[in-house]
Amino acid sequence: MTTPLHPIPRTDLPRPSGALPLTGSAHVWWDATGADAAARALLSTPKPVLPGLATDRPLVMGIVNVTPDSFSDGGTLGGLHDAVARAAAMVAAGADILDIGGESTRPGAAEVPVPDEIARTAPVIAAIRAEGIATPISIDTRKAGVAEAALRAGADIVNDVSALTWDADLARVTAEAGAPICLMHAQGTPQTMQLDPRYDDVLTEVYDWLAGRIDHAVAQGIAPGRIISDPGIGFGKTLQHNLTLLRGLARFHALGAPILLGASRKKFIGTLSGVDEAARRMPGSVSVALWAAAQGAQIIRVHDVAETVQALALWRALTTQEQA
Ligand code: 7PM
Repeated sequence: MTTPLHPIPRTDLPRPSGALPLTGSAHVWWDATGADAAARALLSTPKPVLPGLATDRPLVMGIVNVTPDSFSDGGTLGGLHDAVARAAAMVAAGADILDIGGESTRPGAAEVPVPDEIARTAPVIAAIRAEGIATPISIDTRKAGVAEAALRAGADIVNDVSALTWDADLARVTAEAGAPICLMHAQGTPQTMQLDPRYDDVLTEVYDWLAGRIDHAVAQGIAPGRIISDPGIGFGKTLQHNLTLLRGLARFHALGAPILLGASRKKFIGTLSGVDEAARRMPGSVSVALWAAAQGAQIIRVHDVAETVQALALWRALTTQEQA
């Protein structure tokens, strides 16, 4: 494949005359001097995720785990109540999207049968809607049956960490619902991915793989404007692979899709900061969220919504060019 366009994302002010917004951002710009019309259109046009969601600032996606190993299981009555309470708290804290997941994709994790995963997730989504919460919901699943039940219960977006490589039927379910889908890169399966991840050129390989998965999704009837891309931090990546992907994150804008980044509380944050306990990795996670924002990522997937929203409020003020 050809070398993709790699805009240099900038937030410094004042902006030069050749500055264009990076994919519609009010905060991140790139110098389009010398770029042709096609490159300008690809890299400057807003990339909407859903009608009603902003395109000029990063969106915060709050993680609502409903796995038994998280502190609540959506499949029990207490767990259902707890999950809805956590979702409501995230919305109050400023979450733009809620990501509901009933299958742990932890390295080495066991597979969850479809009926169990549906029993954990669909009732939580229905209960969130019954509470009158209208915030867009994504369903974090690799499985068509789980996605179908979630979309019927009120979910809006499919978040597939396998990028349509796990369940051949998920593309049909997504296309028929007209739902946006996030295609995430992973090397290997959750069982094996962290054993010995290798790349010759991680940025190019992840980029080309995602380009291929976008082509596949479109061939399966999913509209190009409904696809979100994600480099899959921690999914078959070493510390150095994760850092290379984060440094070069803006390159993924050339895929023409909004970028979702999930780094919250992941292992590499603990490795670099010397913090073993995942629940204590909030400050490092917020730091990476600000980095992703400055690369023009459209969606940032986090556990700590209030902290991330507060940090982004300051980042947004500092990167806004005041009108004369
Ligand atoms: C255990 C280990 C449990 C890892 C959960 C995880 C992403 C995702 C996850 C991501 C998108 C986590 C992961 N990560 N979906 N789902 N992107 N799109 O740390 O990076 O949350 S699960």
